[in-house]
Order: sequence, then C-alpha cells, then structure tokens
Amino acid sequence: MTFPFDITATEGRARTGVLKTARGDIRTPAFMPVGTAATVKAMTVDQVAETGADILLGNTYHLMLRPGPERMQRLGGLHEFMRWDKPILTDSGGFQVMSLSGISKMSEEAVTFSSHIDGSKHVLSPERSIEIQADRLGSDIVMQLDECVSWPAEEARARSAMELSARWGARSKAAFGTRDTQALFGIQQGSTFEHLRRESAERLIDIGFDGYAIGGLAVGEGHHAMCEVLDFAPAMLPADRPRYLMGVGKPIDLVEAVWRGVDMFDCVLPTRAGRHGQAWTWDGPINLKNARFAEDRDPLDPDVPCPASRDYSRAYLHHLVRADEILGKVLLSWHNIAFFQALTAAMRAAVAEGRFEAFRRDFHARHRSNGS
Ligand code: PRF
Repeated sequence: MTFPFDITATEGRARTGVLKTARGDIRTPAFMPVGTAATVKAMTVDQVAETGADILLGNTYHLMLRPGPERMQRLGGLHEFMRWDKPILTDSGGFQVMSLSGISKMSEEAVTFSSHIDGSKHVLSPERSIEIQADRLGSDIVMQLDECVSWPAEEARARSAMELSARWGARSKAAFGTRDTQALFGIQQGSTFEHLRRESAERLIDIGFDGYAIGGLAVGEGHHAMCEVLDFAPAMLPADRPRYLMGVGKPIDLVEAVWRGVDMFDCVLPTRAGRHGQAWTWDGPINLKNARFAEDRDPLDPDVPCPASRDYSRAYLHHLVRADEILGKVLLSWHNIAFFQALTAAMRAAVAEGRFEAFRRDFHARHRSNGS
C-alpha cells in the first residue's frame, strides 16, 4: 500500500497537502530536521515535536557504522531507540559515503568504503541499504541507493551516475517488494542537464515509487543554477506523488522550490548554523557573536511559538555564544528548527489561501532588507 497523498490546494506549481503514513500525517510543504546519529543535535525529541515537525530524517551511513544495524534492530528500531514515534525518513547512504568516508569505490554491484570513524571497510549494495532502512531501523520512508555527482560534472559522468542510479532504483524496488506500512522513494539524478533529468524521471516512473526525490542539487552549483534546474525537474515527476528536494536548504531555497512544485525538504543548516552562533529570521541570517547584539534586549522573534525564539534576549544569546556555552548552541538550534517549521507552516497557509505569490514577493523584500 502506498501512503495516500491528499493535495488540498495548489497555486501555480505550488502545492499544499498531507501525506498520510501509518505513524501519522506529514503536512506539506514539510521540513524534516536532520537526526543523523539518532539525534537532532542539541535537541530533545520533545522539543523537536513541539516546533511542529511531523517527520525526522535519519542516516543509514552513520547508523550502520554506529551503533550498527543489527544492534539497532535488537533495541527495537530507530523510533524506539530515540523515542520519536512520528514518521522517520532515512537516506540510503550513498551520498554520505561520497561526502564523509575516506576512500570509496563504486561498482555495478555496490559501493565499498572505509568508515570515517575507525577506517574499517564496509560494503553497501542497494539490497543491503533497503534491508538496513526497512528491516533493521524500521524507517517509514525508505530511499533508494543512488549515486550523486559533484558539480560541475561533465555530461558523460552525469549520465553514468544517473544510469547507475536508475539500475539501483530497480534493484531497490525489487528488494523492498510491497509493504503495508512503509514507503519507498526513488531519486532523480542528472546534474544540471535537462535531458538527463528527463530520462531519469522516465526510468523512475517506469519502476514505480511511492514518492520521488530530486537528488544531485545543492552540491556547489549555487542558488541561481539550482532554481534553473527546478524550473523543469519537479514537473517531470508525477504530480500526484510527493516530491522531495534532498539536502536543501536555506529559507530562500525552500520558498523558490515550493514555488516550483517541491513538497519536502531536509537540511542540516538550522542545527549546524545554530551550533555556530547563527540564527535564521524573516530578515535573513544574523550572527549572535556580532557586537551589535551585546545590549539588544529583543528576543530573536516574538512571533515564533518557541521559548528559544520568544523568551531569551539577543543580548543573552550573544553572551552565551561568546562564552561558548552549551546552552547557546541548544537555544539557537531550537530557534532555527522552530523558524524552519514556522516558514513551512506559513507557506502551507499561503498556498491554501491562494496568496503564495504575494508571500514569495514579501519574503524576498524582507529577506533582502537585512543589512548583515
Ligand atoms: N542523494 C542522496 N541523498 C542526498 C543527496 C543525493 O543526491 C543530496 C544532494 N543534495 C543530499 N542528500 N541519497
């Protein structure tokens, strides 16, 4: 059974709706906080839930290295382990192998890599990735194993990664089979080449997935080039299934991607930026380290329904960041996750009320007015 996806309103290519999973509803557009190592860094799951997040992202790569898939299964799966009972989407591992592990080798059969933790050697095939995600971790939304090329990529290189990803998509689907309470998403590749993106989409649709991700973007091409790909890539994917833009992004990327028909996102940005003293606001990013906040008694945002956004002065946050106190990282991660949830909630409401075009214009005007 595939999860029902009810699109409740559209405006141009933008959509809002609900993806109904066995563990609960995911309101779209959705932002998934990243819980790489079975934790959204510096936050409790109760805090994450309170910000309005409907779903978290977990990583096969990290969890297969530590604590290990078989141990995770003995401990009841990822949900029970980290005390999160809402949906979890897991990434398949290929992208993290490329970006994090030491030496890695791609073959038709599998990717072989050495752990970034202890150098130990591991093999990840499409079948093993599905087994880890679906059977050991108990993920709700399982991603196919794919190959993502860095940018810029020559056409031949982008083509071979797209074709390998399509073949791995078919193997992933065969290994996944049909399941009652879990979904499998395919991943479109093809770098910035329109004809490769089209061929990738056609091959994925032929295989048949419960949802479709756009991979291979936000790998160095920049906001403008990414938007140019999003002008055509989402429309190649089935309109009645969720579309997920992987590893994206800044608030401005999210607004532009929703405008072009994307429904789901994940990114380490809110938590990583928070640990580095950066807070995201409707006026753009600010760094709390900056001396101009030393005696600023205003909160980060009185309208974001989160204690970290509402109840602490910028002066206090400035002090915590300057003193490198753990609480500074905790509060800024919490605020940023709450801000990203407020942003997706605002986009859902704007599409539902047919005013997303005005929302987008106002977002740009206010974002640009930020002097920092
Ligand atoms: N593939 C997978 N995970 C990803 C990506 C991808 O292309 C990206 C690209 N931004 C982020 N995470 N499997």
